[in-house]
Amino acid sequence: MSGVQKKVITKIVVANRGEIALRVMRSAREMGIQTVAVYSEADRGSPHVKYADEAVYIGPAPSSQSYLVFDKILNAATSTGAQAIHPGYGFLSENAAFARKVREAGLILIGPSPESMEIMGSKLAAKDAVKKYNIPLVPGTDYAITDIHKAKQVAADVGFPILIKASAGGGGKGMRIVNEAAHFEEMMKMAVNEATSAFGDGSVFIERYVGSPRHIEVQVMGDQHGNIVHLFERECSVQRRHQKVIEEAPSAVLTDKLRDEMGRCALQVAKACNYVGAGTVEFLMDEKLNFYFLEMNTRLQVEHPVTECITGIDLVKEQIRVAMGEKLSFTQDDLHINGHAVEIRVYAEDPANNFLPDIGKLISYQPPKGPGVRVDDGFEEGMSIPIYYDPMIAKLVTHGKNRTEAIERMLRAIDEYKITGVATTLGFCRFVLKHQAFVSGNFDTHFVQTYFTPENLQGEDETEEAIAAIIATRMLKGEKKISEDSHENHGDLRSGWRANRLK
Ligand code: MV4
Repeated sequence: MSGVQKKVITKIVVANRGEIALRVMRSAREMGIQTVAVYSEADRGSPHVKYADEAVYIGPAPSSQSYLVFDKILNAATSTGAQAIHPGYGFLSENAAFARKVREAGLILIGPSPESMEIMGSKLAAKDAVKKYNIPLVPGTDYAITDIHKAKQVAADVGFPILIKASAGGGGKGMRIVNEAAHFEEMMKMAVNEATSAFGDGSVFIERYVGSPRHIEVQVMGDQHGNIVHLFERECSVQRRHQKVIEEAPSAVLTDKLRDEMGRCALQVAKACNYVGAGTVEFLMDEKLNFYFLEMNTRLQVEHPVTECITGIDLVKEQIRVAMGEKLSFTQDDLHINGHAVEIRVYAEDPANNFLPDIGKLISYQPPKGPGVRVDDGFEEGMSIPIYYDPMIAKLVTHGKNRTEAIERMLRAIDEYKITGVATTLGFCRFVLKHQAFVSGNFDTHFVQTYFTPENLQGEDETEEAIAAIIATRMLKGEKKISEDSHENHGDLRSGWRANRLK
């Protein structure tokens, strides 16, 4: 393949917000490429807007009226003379219709083709595409089931418990575990209804239910010249309600042999849809270390930094190079795993209160620093966390010579992280990182459900500690005695987030 057209990119629109918009702009800047931010009403004055060389206002706060509107993003590119659009993750990043519009407008989408997105956006189309390769799949159907009687027969052949899954699904929507034949019909109806209302596509299929799976995914990267490499795996089993909590690379359970096999499978999956750019091939792994291909994510993922840490590759720079028609700057043989990296997602959520989003103002905000620490955030002290978007404050990533050092660094970094004004998942992550099951590496996707209760967080409330310290100081200084109105003082010191939330 020698006829690849080289295209010049001197300016990129970053069609996203928060930490990922900043992360993309930083790599663009290092490459001497100009950046254009887009921002909604809620994001005036956000760090990604200040960082960019130019910024274009795209409408009201709800993403359906701003970050998700094709024409507003396309106009941001044409009106500023940008040649390319980087979608980040979420929003329009896996939208094949948008990718097609970008192409039709003569612009470059920094990502795979609309055709690749379409195939991998449908789990059944994905299974179909990988058929010609020898990729392990969970036993089940590779076609949409419509006839209940036939489906019951298939379920009996596969063996209970089975899982009904939506072809268009994501985040567990349209998924139902069925333990016995008697429940099948009802569960299937529920799955079809849920899939129809969530995705406008009620196609469902059957798989054997893997009871205690690990979620392991492989990062791949392809160019337009036919080169494709994998950048090893990420272990993402610690999650709650399909939301990843902690990710690490490499996985503590893979042998070199398994890693190699999974890597080769991942490359075949990518080849099956002519993949170009950065993508992730998701696998389930059972207790016996059998692995099965589940789906492919056709975007740069939230947890990409752990892969960057252990490989030394800047994935965003490679995405941009590939979009310009350049070759990947490295080969498979150049890649080696250097040490170990862990990422935690710091959310403005209250782990003591069923992880309810705790939006509010970041009264104080001091991220950790020092050796082996990377913070990808999109907030500054004094900023409010908008209610309209995902309440992730930051990704905290540590890198060490081995897993133990990466975890020790993470615990140190969590202690240094000072956030007041909103509840965060920092203390919850500390609990996970100190847990014997996590430390041993012997855990699966049921970790949080199995081990976590809010009582585990007691004595970890930094706000409480801070209040105690302030009171103690006042008493030592011989200030006015703290009396009946001390409750109100507490209220002030706590910035009222608890009270506000209960309103
Ligand atoms: C499964 C499974 C068990 N058996 N498939 C959940 C979302 C989607 N990406 C795939 N998911 C699962 N598919 C079979 N045949 C268990 C899950 C699953 C899961 C997978 C990865 C990470 C977290 C999870 C949490 C619950 C269920």
